[in-house]
Amino acid sequence: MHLGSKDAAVYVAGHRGLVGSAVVRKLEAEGFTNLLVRTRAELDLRDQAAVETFFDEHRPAYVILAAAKVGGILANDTFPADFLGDNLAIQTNVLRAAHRCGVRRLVFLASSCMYPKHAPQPIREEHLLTGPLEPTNEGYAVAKIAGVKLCRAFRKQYGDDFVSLAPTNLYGPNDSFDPETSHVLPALLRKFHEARREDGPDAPVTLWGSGTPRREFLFSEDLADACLFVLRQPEARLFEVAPDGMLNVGTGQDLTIRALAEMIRGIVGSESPLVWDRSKPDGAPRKLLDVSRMRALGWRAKTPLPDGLRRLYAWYLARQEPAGAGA
Ligand code: GFB
Repeated sequence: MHLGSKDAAVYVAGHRGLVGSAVVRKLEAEGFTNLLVRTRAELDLRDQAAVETFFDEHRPAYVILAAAKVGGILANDTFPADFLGDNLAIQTNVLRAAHRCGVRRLVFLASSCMYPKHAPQPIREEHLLTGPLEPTNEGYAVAKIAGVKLCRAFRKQYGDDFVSLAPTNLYGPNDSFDPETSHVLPALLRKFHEARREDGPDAPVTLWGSGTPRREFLFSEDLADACLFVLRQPEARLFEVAPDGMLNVGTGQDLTIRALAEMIRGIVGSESPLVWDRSKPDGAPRKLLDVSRMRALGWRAKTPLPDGLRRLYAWYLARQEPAGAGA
């Protein structure tokens, strides 16, 4: 059943992360007063008994499952057991507990990486499981596919109102900026910023792969808006548009990694030449999502990439030590 009253108990799993923090900001801005959040130290979602106890005690009416083990292409390729194992445990525990305590609607955050490496572009929800996955993130992808399938199984077997959103590549505040394990957009923002600050405006910046893959980028606040939009949809309308309970969320536009790097370089005010380290993987050649279903419901992304990049860079700068402060 769709979200109505502002005092409904809404549990945001993963509230400190890129998606979860945007969802909490959005819910608070819209006047929701009964938000449930727990840090990983307070509630390890991989611990089934702890999750069951939490749900039994607090009985949330709505759940946004944005907690996951996440990372960029290198992290996924290096730690597949963590990406597959942790995410299977987290989502299975939360979905089972949500069913047990009669959650009215659960929104599960899947990912565009679960689609086949060479899926037709733009990728429709029906393309799931129609071809081999991109090897670098197969662990994460299989976990997310299992989560989507488990949501669908709970609906089929018990009629649970569990919906899956498949967002494209995301960016925004509270993302990881770790140069090795983060996603491409925050990694490039940090690389151009640090090269300019530490080595001068024309110091070269090394990027991974060939720069030819294409990616679509959605600002995290737009995804948070989509989550709330979906929470508010009448059940009949939601499952009329998405019979399989799955909805892609994206902007409908993509660009090459090279074009992204040049856009970020301009926003940072850098003149760094680009150096491409082809020993690093390119990953999927393209992951543009078909967003017809969300559009049919009346939702569109609002934040153009240059605007989102400028907002993210301002957020990043506000959290940097002044140059030389560590001296
Ligand atoms: O965002 P990203 O790490 O992951 O990489 P995916 C996107 C593209 O950016 C790849 C290139 O072609 C990288 O080679 N790239 C260039 C870089 N320079 C860099 C850099 O400094 N750092 C990074 N990280 N990439 C992820 C999945 O795939 O998509 C996750 O691994 C998740 O599981 C996420 O699904 C949405 O976009 O290739």
